[in-house]
Formats: sequence, C-alpha cells, structure tokens
Amino acid sequence: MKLICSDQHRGHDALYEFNRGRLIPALESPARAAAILGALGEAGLGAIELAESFDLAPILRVHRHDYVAFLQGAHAEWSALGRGGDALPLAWPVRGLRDDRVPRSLDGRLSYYSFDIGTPITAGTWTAAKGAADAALTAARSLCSGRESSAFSLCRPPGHHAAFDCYGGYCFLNNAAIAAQYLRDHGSDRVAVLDVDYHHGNGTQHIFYQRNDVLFASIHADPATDFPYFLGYADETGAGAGAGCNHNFPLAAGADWAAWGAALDAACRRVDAFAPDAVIVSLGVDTFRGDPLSSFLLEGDDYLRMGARIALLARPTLFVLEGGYAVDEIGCNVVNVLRGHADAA
Ligand code: SP5
Ligand code: ZN
Repeated sequence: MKLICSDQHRGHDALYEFNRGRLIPALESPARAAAILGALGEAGLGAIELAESFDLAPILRVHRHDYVAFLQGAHAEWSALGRGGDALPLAWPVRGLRDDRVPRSLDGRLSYYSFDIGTPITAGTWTAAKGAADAALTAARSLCSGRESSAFSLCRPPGHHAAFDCYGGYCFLNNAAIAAQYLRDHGSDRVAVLDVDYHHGNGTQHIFYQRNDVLFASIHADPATDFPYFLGYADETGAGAGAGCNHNFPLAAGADWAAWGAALDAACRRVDAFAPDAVIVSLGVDTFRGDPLSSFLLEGDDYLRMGARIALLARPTLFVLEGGYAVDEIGCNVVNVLRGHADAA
C-alpha cells in the first residue's frame, strides 16, 4: 500500500475553537498527524513517502479561482491589519441576504467564503492545505499509473466539508474531491467517493451533486442533530445528470457496529452497482466511541471490519484522511482500517 504524507501540515496549528460557547484548544491539531505517522511506522504496511508538489491546476478543477486566491492571502491580509492570532469570520449570508457579491474588506470575505466559526485560518494554513491536496494527488497518481492498487494519504487539514467556494468544518481544500477529479482526468471513467467520517461530507456532495461520473455515498450522524446541520439527509439523491448518484445514510446517535456496519453494507452495494474504476474513501475515524465529537460507538476492532468490507469492493482504492480527534487512539484506528483492507484484499 502506497503511504503518503506531507510535512507542511504542522503550519496549520490553530489556537482555539469554539465549543459550547467557550474557547477550547483546537481539536484538529498537528498531534493527530504525528500519532498516525507513529502508528503507521510500526504497522509495517509500507514505507511512508513525502508528497510531491503539484501546480494549482488540479485544485482549480474543483474549487473556484477567487476562493483559492482568498485562501492563499487571507492570513497575510489579517496580519497586515495589525491583528494577531487566527483569522475568523463574523457573519454569514443566510436567507434573505445577498450572496452574489463578494465583499471588499477582509472581514467581509472571511464571512463570504466560510460557513462556520470553527475553522481558523493561521499563518501556515494555505501551505498546509496545499500540502494535504498534494498528498492526495500523489497517492491518486500512484493508483492511475497502475503500480498500486491501494493508497493512503495522511491529509491535514482535512477536506470533505470544503465545497466549490467555501470552507468550514476544519476543511479548506477538498482533498478527496481533488483526487477524484484527478482520477477522472487521468483515465478513470467513473469514480466513487465513500465517506465514512462521523460528519456528512457536505463539500464533496455539493461538488459532485449534478454529475453522474462521480458517485457519492456517505454514512454519518443525522444532520438534524449534528454538524454540518444543513446537508446530509437521505432524500438528497443527486440532481440533473447526477440524479441517483448521491446516497446518504444518516444514523441516529448511539450507532454501534451493528447499525454502522449495516449502513456500510448498503453504501457498498450502491458503490458496487455503480461499477467505479476507482474508490476514494474519505476516512474519518471520529465514529470512535471515545472521540470528543462522536455520538457513535465504534470500537478499535470495528475499524478492521470496516477495512475488510471495503476490500470486498475489489477496486483500486485511495484512503484520504478526514476527521478523528481522539489523539491517543487515532493512529491505531486508522491503521486498523488500512490493515483490515490489506489483509482482505
Ligand atoms: C473533518 C471533520 O471531522 N470536521 C468536523 C468539524 C466539526 N466542527 C463542529 C463541531 C460541533 C460540535 N459540537 C459539540 C458536540 C459535542 N458532542
Ligand atoms: Zn468528522
């Protein structure tokens, strides 16, 4: 299995996030990647290689040009205003407000391009996000060359909440979507994205919603109760040419392997029926029972079962890291998915 990481991720090191009205240390931290690297190093799944650098073209296949330009410069603009700390938005263009004009001021643009207050932009955010996209692209390239049948990219910051022109949910560039589009542009006719993160992958769904060449299937906490709140219901099945190519499996709080594994089975049957040339797994392990954001109850061994079920798809598979915030267990849980996959493949 090809294993790819980026050493740029440390530059994205937010001070705080809001939690229940208070500031707490940011959950999406460099320690997460360090823990996964440590576990991978002991797992014997393969050598860990550094991402190669791509130009912006594959990112601009998925994200709006002015959005990418904003991300590149936002923190420098923040600092130039004499402000310390991390850049955060203040307001959003919801119902009845205009979202067809990009405001001129930095504060206006932070609000325009974001959808939550939980995603700080730091001095190293752009470089880290670009490195994460490069990791996903490096892994994708190894699959489409045919030299590898499976790969893992250790992406941080994560990506599945980031849409065509907005960031949120700790995500800036949609690494899985960028990799999926790259595979489409390099010989794969159909790509499936299977999202197993605790949260709905609203960004990935949005990017591919009207397309029939990329299937999106997601298992996640019910948006009626959990972030991102405004997308991820079962009646979202795709639109236009993409009708029937989007499959959401929202689960109630308290889902254990019995409930979660049944949803994975149903999602995998949708992926099978699509007959994709490649599968991208948005791999969040925040479904873990000990995760600070999770109401699900998956145990360490369940991640072996997850990997084994995904291996039954018998397709070239790219695992892209998304969430998972129980730092002491995140390495073991990620390695278990990859090991379960490798042992069953
Ligand atoms: C990639 C990813 O996993 N992003 C998740 C972002 C979640 N941010 C908002 C979380 C709101 C949590 N509210 C507290 C619930 C504690 N049980
Ligand atoms: Zn998540």
